[in-house]
Amino acid sequence: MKCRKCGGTAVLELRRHNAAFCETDFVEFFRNQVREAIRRHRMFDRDERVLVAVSGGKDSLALWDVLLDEGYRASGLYLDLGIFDYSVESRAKCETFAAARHAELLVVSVAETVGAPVPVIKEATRRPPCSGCGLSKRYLMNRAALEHEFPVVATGHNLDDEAATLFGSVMHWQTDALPRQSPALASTHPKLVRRVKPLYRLSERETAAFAFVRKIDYIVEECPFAKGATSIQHKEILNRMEDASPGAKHNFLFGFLEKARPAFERAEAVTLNECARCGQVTTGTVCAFCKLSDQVKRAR
Ligand code: Q46
Ligand code: ZN
Repeated sequence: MKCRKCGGTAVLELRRHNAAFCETDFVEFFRNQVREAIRRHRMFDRDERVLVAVSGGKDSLALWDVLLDEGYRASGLYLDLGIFDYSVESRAKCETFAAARHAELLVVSVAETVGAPVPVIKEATRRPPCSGCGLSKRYLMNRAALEHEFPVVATGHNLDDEAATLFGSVMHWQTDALPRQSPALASTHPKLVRRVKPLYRLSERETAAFAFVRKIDYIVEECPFAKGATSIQHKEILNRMEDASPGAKHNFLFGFLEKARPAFERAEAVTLNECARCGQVTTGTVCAFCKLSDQVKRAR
């Protein structure tokens, strides 16, 4: 197998691109895909500070690595979910990475802001752990960005993540979720920062290979609550389709973004208010995060 760029020995074959690359040219291919994502969706400019939500996993650390090497002023945000050893180890990976790259890392604790860590929130609400966790993450990312004056938050969602989310939404025809599925979400309120996903053009296998080649030390274990999640089942289904027909995931996601998504965008925009309690954005009077922390406090 020969590298498409230099003709040297290839280390990785990318069937959906009908190409193979040596280590050096793969890294360049990877960075080019990130550059293309940023350019195409006008994610951020050179002079803007970017807050990268890092979990300690391969995707978010790979993203931070690329943005730093590209010369962006990218700081990390680690949300400490308080999920046993998983959180302890993943936080350590982020701290080590930040120290090695002399990059700023902000840490926000869910236990301190909500009143309890994710496993206790799960008990208090009697709902699946990912429900309180996901809500808290979205809220805290936005709040941290506003407090520290970042206009944009970047997350490490890759092609597999995005295709699996789309698959889940389509399976249940969640038409409300479809317009929000985008590599770049604009700010629709002064208190809502932009959210972007610069890795949406790269597969999970590609980010794993990039992290390996770049010697990024990341946490390999998944969150213990991820087991049995429907998103993982959806990824497995899509992987089987990809094996049978390389490019299937790419076509599914990109076809949606180009051809179908505009049809689901609602004509009338949702009205956003400021939460009466915390001042963050909500569609009601009190935001879901404030309601969640009330519920947690009552239960304790
Ligand atoms: S939502 Fe659920 Fe994740 Fe939170 S509880 Fe773990 S698996 S970390 S991406
Ligand atoms: Zn609130």
